[in-house]
Amino acid sequence: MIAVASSVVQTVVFEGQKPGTSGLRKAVTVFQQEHYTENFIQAILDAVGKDLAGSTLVVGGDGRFYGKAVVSKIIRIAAANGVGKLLVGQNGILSTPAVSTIIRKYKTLGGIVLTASHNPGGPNGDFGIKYNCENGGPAPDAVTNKIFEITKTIKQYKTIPEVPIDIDKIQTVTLQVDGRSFTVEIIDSVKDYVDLMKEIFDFSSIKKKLLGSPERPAFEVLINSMNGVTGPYVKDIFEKELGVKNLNLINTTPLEDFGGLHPDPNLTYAEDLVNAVKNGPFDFGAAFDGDGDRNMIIGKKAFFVTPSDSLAVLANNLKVIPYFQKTGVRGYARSMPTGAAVDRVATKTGINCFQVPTGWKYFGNLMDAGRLSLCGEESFGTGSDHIREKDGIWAALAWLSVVASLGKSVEEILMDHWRIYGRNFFTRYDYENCNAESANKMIKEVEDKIESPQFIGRILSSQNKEYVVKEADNYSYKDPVDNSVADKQGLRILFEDGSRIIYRLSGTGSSGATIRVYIESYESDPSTFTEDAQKVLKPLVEIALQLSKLKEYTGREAPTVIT
Ligand code: VG1
Ligand code: CO
Repeated sequence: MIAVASSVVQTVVFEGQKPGTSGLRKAVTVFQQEHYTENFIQAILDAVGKDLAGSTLVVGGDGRFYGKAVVSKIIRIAAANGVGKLLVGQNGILSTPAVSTIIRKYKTLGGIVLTASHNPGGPNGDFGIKYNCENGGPAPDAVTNKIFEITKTIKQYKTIPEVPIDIDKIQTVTLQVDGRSFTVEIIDSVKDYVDLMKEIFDFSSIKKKLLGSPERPAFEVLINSMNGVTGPYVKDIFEKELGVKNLNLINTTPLEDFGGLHPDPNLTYAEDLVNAVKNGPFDFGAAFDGDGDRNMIIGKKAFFVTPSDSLAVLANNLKVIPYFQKTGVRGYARSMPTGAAVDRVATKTGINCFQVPTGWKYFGNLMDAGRLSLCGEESFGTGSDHIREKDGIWAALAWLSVVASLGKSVEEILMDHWRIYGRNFFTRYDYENCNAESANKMIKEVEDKIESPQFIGRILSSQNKEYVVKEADNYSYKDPVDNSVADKQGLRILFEDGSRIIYRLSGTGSSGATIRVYIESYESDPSTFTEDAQKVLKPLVEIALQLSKLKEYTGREAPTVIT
């Protein structure tokens, strides 16, 4: 057995190591600075503190550029800090939902996820590091704030000399570090996750639906992994288990730069999938983001399911999934900007529905307390309490379960849903990479306006449509489980008829500021259901742009992305 001694390295403080909505995300070149990554890893371990000695941590990421180098840094720093064992995904690969699965299954202290999720990768792209706690979920604000505080004064980190451990090979390596034993176990990246999916879903009924029978045509799916981490998971689940032809599984080799793609599953960045389904024989299409926690679902001829509607439809049909037949449905939740379609399902079924700030970390406490089964975000995130991360492949399997059980097309399912509940039209405008100062000024402009007492009751109008302001605030959330408060989570303007305008600055960008404007309106008249959302929402969009003077502040005529 190799024996090594740890040593202490003097370092300097780096500004701005503040985790955002989902971990620390910066350009690769920022992480490549000497000591930068080491500082942040040491800060994570210091924040975990006394529980570290002899503990087990999970390590893996979405396979993006610089990931393997960081795995090796984590191995050395964890060894020197008294960690007992690391479970490392083979090749450094673990999807975000797989990390959550493994933390929970093996009851580890936590895990470190190496991903910038949907941000582009490669030497000129982004990198990211996120800490997940023992419940398998992203660290809550209390922990990330502590990590940030430590990075502001860090003077040194501990490490060991480089020990060659081949992380491409399944193996277990034990070292003696300062006389203690330290183990690195390289594990299969997909097995635990696939096993969990097989427990949750009825694979045989999904398979029957996909393959068809002499009486029923096959249900053709097209799955696109966008060269992100889900490739190996998709191959195991869809090809091996469910019998889908390899040809229908696209971009399934994880690439360090995602093949130049922006691995964000939406109508803009997953255009390939949309066009293929629009012009092809497919009944169903799904795409996932770089780290596998986001999903986009489309039906035949690329009928688009908004994430807010997806959440509502799944809520309405959860009982077709064996997992929920066992656990029951304890509650629903959505992030604040997410369309309120799920709220209507909750009201009708008498099940609680929670609203939390943007970011999956806010769902964890409710799930741990047994109060939440299904939740989602408008940003193509859907998931349940089977783990503590959103889960792209889970969402696709959940949809296929619903489709198999109802025997209807995706479009028919949506039309039926709207006939019962009405339709919440929803859109989000993103203005990426704006000047940060101008973006802040714009937010201030809106905040000043909505804070004025005369704002409530005001009528805002555009294109002959009038909206009366019912409530307006900077959203603040008090966690019902631990009473922690997260304030300044986005500016909300709520209108009498249930329509909403919301403004937020992104917490996942790596440079400049990204402004997000969320628009929602509700229609109960069936003649509107087939209308184009952009057309229906146009008056509210106009109001949102005028009120904020967005064009003046940012100089942008049009958003970077509309979802
Ligand atoms: C965005 C989304 C948010 C999501 C977060 C992480 O955050 O809006 O809903 O939870 O990304 O998703 P922001 O702060 O940029 O709006 V992922 O797939 O990066 O883990
Ligand atoms: Co992601």
